[in-house]
Amino acid sequence: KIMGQIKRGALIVVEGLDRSGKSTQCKKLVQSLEKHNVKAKLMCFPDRSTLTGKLIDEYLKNKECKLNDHAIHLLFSANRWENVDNMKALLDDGVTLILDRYSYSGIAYSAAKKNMSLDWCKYPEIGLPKPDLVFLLTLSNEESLKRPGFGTERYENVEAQRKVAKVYSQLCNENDNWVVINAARSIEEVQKELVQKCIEKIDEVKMVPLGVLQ
Ligand code: ADP
Ligand code: 2DT
Ligand code: MG
Repeated sequence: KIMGQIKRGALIVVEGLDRSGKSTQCKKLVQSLEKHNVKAKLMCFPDRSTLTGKLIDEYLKNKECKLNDHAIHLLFSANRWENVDNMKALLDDGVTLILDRYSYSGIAYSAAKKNMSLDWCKYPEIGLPKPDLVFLLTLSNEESLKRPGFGTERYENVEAQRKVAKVYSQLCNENDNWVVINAARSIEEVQKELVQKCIEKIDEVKMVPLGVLQ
């Protein structure tokens, strides 16, 4: 505490294709940060526990579910908006949030579809808390195939993943707070790099106001 002002937590996002190791790294990251005496909390998007989350879960699991591409896009966004007050309160309280996917998944997975404009996909995200740091975990197709196989959810196929990867790299080039992480290493090696970069960022932004997505 400085002059009664609590240092805020950092908003840190982990993005990447299926099987790039996001969920594994996010869980470990919260534990690693706590060992460094940093208050940290894991949040996953979509958050399947809320009302919109239940609809999203059904859409992902059931390929017979014929929801319009724009409608499901807005539901994914609403699922983030539902969590905004909670996220802000935690950040204000000095808790660093580790997000397993965020707006960029929303944009990349929708814009990868036919007749979905990248700009249109970005609009519903405007005004959400802006991440201080985004890790993009990257893995070659070859490396990805060595990992336990795709599940049966929507988007879990090579063709969809290839298109999503293209949008991710475009988003990465447009933003300055993205860091590309070589995910084709051991879990421990990747984790070490993430922890180090998080610690630096947490210190860098602790007195800087949280931004909003534009
Ligand atoms: P994501 O959340 O990005 O889909 P996961 O963290 O669920 O990825 O990891 C996908 C699979 O790959 C899991 O079986 C996990 O144990 C394994 N895995 C994760 N990271 C690595 C790694 N660095 N090397 C080898 N296997 C990994
Ligand atoms: P996992 O729960 O395994 O990460 O898969 N998705 C996610 C979207 O299409 N839009 C979004 O806004 C978000 C957050 C990516 C979730 C699947 O949902 C997709 C894979
Ligand atoms: Mg995951």
